[in-house]
Amino acid sequence: MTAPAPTDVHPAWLPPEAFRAIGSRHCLVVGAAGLIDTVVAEVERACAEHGGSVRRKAEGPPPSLVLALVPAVGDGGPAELDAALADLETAAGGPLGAEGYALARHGEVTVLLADQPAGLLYGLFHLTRLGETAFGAPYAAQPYRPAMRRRMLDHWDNVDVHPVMGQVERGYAGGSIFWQAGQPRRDRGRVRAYARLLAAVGINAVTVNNVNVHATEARLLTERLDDVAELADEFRPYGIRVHLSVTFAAPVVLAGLPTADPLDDAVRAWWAETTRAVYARIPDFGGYVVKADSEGQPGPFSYGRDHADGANLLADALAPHGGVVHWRAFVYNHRQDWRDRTTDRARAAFDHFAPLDGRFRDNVIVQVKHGPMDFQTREPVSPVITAMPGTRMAVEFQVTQEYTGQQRHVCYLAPWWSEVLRFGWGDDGDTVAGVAAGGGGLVAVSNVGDDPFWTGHPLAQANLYAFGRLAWDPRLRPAELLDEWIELTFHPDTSADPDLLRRTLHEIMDDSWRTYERYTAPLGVGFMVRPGLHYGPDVDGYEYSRWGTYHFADRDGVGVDRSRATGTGFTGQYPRPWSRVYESPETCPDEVLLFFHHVPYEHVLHSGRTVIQHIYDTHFDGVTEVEAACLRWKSLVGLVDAAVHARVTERLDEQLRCAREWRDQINAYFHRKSGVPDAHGRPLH
Ligand code: GCV
Repeated sequence: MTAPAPTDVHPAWLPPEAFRAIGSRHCLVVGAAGLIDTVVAEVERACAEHGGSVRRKAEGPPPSLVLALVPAVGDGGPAELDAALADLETAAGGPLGAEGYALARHGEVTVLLADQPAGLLYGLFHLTRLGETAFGAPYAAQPYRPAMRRRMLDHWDNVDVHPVMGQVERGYAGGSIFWQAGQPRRDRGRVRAYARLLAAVGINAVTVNNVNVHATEARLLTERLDDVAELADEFRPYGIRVHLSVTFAAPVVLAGLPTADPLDDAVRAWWAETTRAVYARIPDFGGYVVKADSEGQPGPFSYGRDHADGANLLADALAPHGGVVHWRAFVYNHRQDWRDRTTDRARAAFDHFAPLDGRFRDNVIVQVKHGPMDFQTREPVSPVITAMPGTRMAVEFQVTQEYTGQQRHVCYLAPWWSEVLRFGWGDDGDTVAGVAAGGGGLVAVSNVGDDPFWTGHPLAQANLYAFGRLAWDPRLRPAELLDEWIELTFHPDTSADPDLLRRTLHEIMDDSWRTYERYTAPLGVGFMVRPGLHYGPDVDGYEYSRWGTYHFADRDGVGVDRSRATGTGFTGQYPRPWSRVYESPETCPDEVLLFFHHVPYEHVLHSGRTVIQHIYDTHFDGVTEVEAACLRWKSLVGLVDAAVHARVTERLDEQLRCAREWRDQINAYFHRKSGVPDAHGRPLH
């Protein structure tokens, strides 16, 4: 069943207009049960809006759109349905599977086929992307299946407002849509609308609380399980399973056991019984997410056990019910001494996890951040992703823009994610997308809150959209995804100047991640942000701190020596060719040079510029690009919704202020350190 759309929130990529092509047809839905009710309700809603009709029996006037579950098709359907079924047999190359679907057009009828209800739901949303194109010239059946089995969003939402991190840790879009000041929110329409948006981009799993599990949140597993069950009820009609972040110390903090040792019998029995109770209440519960021995969270190290022992404990409890545990590989020493040059945070996940390959149960998914540090604007791909062929790996992205402008800056991240997903490990190696597809899928931290535009910055909706679509099909091109998102969200054909609208949004967004990179920390060195807040420049903010995020700038040069020859040896965690490519400053790609090497300011990049001149040039260019974006956006007055225009204008003003601050601080800092003037004589302050 679909709930009425909430009126206090932007429709994002599902405005009524997106359903015009479907809703103006005579539709026949064949099949019953489960998600089919959602499909029927969606089609009914579209038809009520746009004048079409829906029926569930073959008898009646000829339909122009048929949505059919293949096993439910009997005799008596329209001839076009039989034709679509016949050509599906040749085109499908095997079953469509639990979530796949096929689209065909025969004569004047468009046919959507699926083996199972979820496929019909995903296919319906595909039709919104196609619009009238789906009803044009005939085409033979084309099958679609997701590349990743699990496509998941993690919410870092707290139930209680955390004194430092607030209601949503690293949230930049207001409060949580699930929780408010210790209680579940009662306005469930927002959650249902969110589920619908997520299903439309193919997301099928959501974690409803922060991986940093505090006292109240720990209780969601037991005495507050009803709160989780109520959220599961909202997500279920859209094919999304709910997962829960749990604390490894749960047996101690919730049940008063003397230990949480993963090899202790009483601890094992407690997890088994607790998990049984979870499934009794939420039969389609997805499983647990765990951040252990990381940034103060408890874990197996306290008991002299390793992370395979810890993860397998929970996996054994979940296995009888078909659940999985997402065990995060984000484990490092956050109490480092900056004087100690041997400890390298980038090495930590590999050092802890790679030796454990082969020891994890089948229902353990090791969830690894895509880079070795922490969602910086630019990092190399984490070597852990390819180091554990005997383990199911999920790759974690960050849709919430913690280090990429906090939804005050335009930063379309799909080009970055696409680069990571296509990254290959050498001639016979897999890609990042291939590892995730063969294992635990893709996970990302959501950027949504109770903001009227969902994401604070209205253009940040595109990141949520693109993440889901890339998890479904990592081959999709970022610019194509932006086309889809623009058509659905802004429906340019209804505006006074469709081409200007499309072109301007592309000009502002296509390269915005690289623009952001240009005016912030240079050449992959990372951080240089205000400690704690992670917004705005503070070049030495983390330089003498315990977090292990250093740049080592001095009067001669900058960067972290992670080579095997003279540095921390991190390059040795990569297989060939990357272990060689990254080892030498001569072969290391410019964009990650300072991640891997400490080089003199006069070092000449592959671009032909020196490092210092690159820093100056990119910082001037980055600001110029933001200035251009501000002007471009002005030209859209009257072409986009006034409230969206006003919000984006306000954000762009802040982006420009902040970009200038970055430019001036970074340029002044490196000028003062190096004494090298700008080749073009621009002011360096
Ligand atoms: C949820 C970074 C963030 C933390 C976050 C952590 C993680 O350190 O700053 O807020 O904690 O990553 O991914 O667990």
